[in-house]
Amino acid sequence: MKTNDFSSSSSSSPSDRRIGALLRHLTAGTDADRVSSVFASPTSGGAGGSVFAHLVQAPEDAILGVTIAYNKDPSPIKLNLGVGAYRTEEGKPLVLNVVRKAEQQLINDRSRIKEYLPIVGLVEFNKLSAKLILGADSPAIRENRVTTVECLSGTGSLRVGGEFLARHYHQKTIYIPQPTWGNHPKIFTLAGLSVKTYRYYDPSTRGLNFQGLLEDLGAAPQGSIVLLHACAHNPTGVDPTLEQWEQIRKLMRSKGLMPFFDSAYQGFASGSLDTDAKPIRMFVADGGELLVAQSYAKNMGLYGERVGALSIVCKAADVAGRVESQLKLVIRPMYSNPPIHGASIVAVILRDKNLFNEWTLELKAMADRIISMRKQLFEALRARGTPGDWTHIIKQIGMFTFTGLNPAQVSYMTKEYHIYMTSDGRISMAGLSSKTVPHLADAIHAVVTKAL
Ligand code: PLA
Repeated sequence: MKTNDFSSSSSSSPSDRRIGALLRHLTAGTDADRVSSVFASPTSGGAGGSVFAHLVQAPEDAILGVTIAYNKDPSPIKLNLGVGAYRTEEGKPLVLNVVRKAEQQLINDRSRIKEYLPIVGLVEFNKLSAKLILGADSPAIRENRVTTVECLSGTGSLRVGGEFLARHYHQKTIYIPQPTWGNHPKIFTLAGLSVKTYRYYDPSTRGLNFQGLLEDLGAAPQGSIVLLHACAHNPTGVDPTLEQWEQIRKLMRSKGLMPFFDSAYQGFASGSLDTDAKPIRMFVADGGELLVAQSYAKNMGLYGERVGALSIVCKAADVAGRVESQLKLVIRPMYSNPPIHGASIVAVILRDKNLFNEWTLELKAMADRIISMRKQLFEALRARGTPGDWTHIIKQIGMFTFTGLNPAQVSYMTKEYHIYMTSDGRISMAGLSSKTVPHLADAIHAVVTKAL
């Protein structure tokens, strides 16, 4: 009988690679013999003990774990700048007015039912989502070369896209920027791809390492997949200029590299939905193929509704049709079909001109408030004479500032000032308000003058 070597990835199938990755994941830091004995005798708990007794306590998630620690802190001055979740000036979560109106419409419509959606989700939502990201006049949409499936927010869209590529694309390596959102490497590894990085951020300039990026993508094997943040790069807040995007596009197309855009912040970076989608539209305009994962968590404030979409732009309509048929085979055994409520809210807003316009105003107000927080924090540090160059706070874009604070400084700020953020020094500007800026500025000033 053939025994599978799950550790070799070059010749194995996607499912072998996935199981191999899972196995490595499960056995990391544990005794492999103990794990195999559990597999050999799955119900033996020994002397009434649990069959799970061997489990080690897993660490909390690097981002979501920050909220758990924050919730446990009884201090009245505590401040959560960890997860990227928008807060009002009063520090409260925000449900957009248009979302409330759309939900009211849905409730009032007695003809609405709760049947399963198709595997691909709400079809009208899918069409409207493609238009939103690619542009209403996109030639790819006109020529029916785009297939869009509703997925579980941005994360689910990345996961489905990753698994589709692992099954059907000839190259199994995806290049992700260094650094990137912490969930990217896990999502793609478990989807069955192997993950490599390309240089992106230069800590010395707190800007883009454009030369390093071009060198690394230039050296990537022909056809490799490349994960690109469409805008508001997380965690750095550093985006390429449109001229740089054009160079990236040329290089990638010349080497047949497959773009996989992660669009988690459309409208949140500049305040304009069209401006933030420009890099993607540049790649679509050249007629080439690409994937894009969209999230409505941030731009519509639908975090917990888990609503997003995966679009695959193909070269021909018949190919797009076959791609969709295969996406269904990825989705069906994963979660069968997606939820109905969030996608219905989005569809109501995107289809109605008035609601759509109202949404763009609310979105712009959120983006503007974040930009104003950048200015206020920068001014507050200047007023305190805090040593160092803090101009990156106003230069960076989107939800986050990559402060440059080190893990020891972060932990000092948490301990002494009850300010919570990820250990890489990322702060969510959307979690700040005019009232809390002085507290944060005091903490930063104290920590950088302490030489930790
Ligand atoms: N892609 C990027 C680049 C992200 O930053 C996030 C969310 C997602 C995808 C996924 O979002 P979704 O599944 O909710 O649509 N990043 C957050 C939250 C805002 C998180 O880590 O889950 C963050 O704080 O980084």
